Amino acid sequence: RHKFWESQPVGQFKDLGNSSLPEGPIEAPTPLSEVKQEPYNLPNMYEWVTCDMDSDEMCNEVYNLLANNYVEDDENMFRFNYSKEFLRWALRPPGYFKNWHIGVRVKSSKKLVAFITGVPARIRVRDDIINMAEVNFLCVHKKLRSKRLAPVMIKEVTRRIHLENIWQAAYTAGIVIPTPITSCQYWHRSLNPKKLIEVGFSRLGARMTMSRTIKLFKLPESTVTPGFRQMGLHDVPAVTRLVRRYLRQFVVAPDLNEHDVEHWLLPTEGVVDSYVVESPATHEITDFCSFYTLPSSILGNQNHSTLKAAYSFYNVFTKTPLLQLMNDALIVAKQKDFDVFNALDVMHNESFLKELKFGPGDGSLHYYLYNYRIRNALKPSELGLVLL
Ligand code: YNC
Ligand code: MG
Repeated sequence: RHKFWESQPVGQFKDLGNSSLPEGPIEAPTPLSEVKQEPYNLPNMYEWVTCDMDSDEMCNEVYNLLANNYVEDDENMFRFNYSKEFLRWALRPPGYFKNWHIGVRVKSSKKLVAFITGVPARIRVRDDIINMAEVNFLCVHKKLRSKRLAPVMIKEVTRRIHLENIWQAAYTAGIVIPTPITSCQYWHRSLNPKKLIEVGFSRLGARMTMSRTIKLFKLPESTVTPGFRQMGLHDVPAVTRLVRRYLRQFVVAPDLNEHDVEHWLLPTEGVVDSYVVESPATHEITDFCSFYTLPSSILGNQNHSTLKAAYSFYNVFTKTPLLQLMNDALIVAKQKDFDVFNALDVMHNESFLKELKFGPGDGSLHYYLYNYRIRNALKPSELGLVLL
């Protein structure tokens, strides 16, 4: 039933619940000299291209492919619309490899029709820190679907990752394939309920009027936590210590150093927003919250073309109650004119979702590891990893 995935070193459905299989790598690394040196074959009309995201032209081509062909909701009402700046940020973290940004073009017209990417990441699984790739942005043009191009894309990115002596990967997908390490749910907190209802993202609740709904989701004009402010470059060492300590409690989490924190968590206009709580008394950084910007195109609405969504990223609380910290995150997201604030039920998020008036979304987000077996599925709350 999964011709491709059954051939890959991933947890297999038939092994679910087989506690005699050990946790850890499924296959040992092969000597680099034995890794295939040439790219996989594509159907004859197509050619591989390495996508140089420094080039505005290339960045535009990737942006357009994804804006027209990437992930949609089940009802095809919305499609992710990652911005160019976001793609540059997502694809160029410390130590990234340009040749892990892989495109497929039509030879004759040079049109970009498929894409897949990897970026390097150190990910801890229980007590082991593993050099992995995070694989994302797999996309095949709508007109080329169901032709088994995706397995070739995946094998090619795997080959290029192996050439860097990396043998594990982490990825997420909306579909179930062999075998999720955990399955999470998105929750949505309305910031602009009128627009969300107009575009069909949410519906007026039973016995609710528009004005009661607007009142229900109303937020204070300004944040309430003393010392809550935007993160700056000088906060990188303190935020790194705080985030590293915090992420230790989860079974799977990234191992972030100061360079990673500077890249992933320092605010970047229109891409990622981060806030710290600096104790007014001691000037210590005690808490942290962050969210990234990922708009969706609204397909076929006369009045609105984009939904401005914030996605909860990494949040750390030591002194401020998480509920209050996230309420402040909602307040700044509202100030920045986001329509909705989304969060997965990972880490401690369950503890604030209902109380802060998030509602459950439909569909799940499944997390996967390549060439690494986890004996039993994790609870979402045991996961400390957010992929873009
Ligand atoms: C998917 N999302 O099961 P079987 S998420 C993984 N992730 O294989 P075809 C996927 N595998 O079941 P199509 C997948 N979607 O027969 C499909 N598959 O074993 C598998 N959508 O290939 C599928 N982006 O080419 C099946 O399918 C085989 O033409 C079928 O192309 C699929 O980025 C796709 O949702 C997703 O653009 C490209 O539908 C296309 O349908 C599309 O006939 C809209 O493929 C956009 C979309 C996916 C977003 C993402 C994470 C991708 C992870 C890939 C796996 C990485 C593994 C680790 C590699 C490195 C290892 C090291 C070291
Ligand atoms: Mg295909």
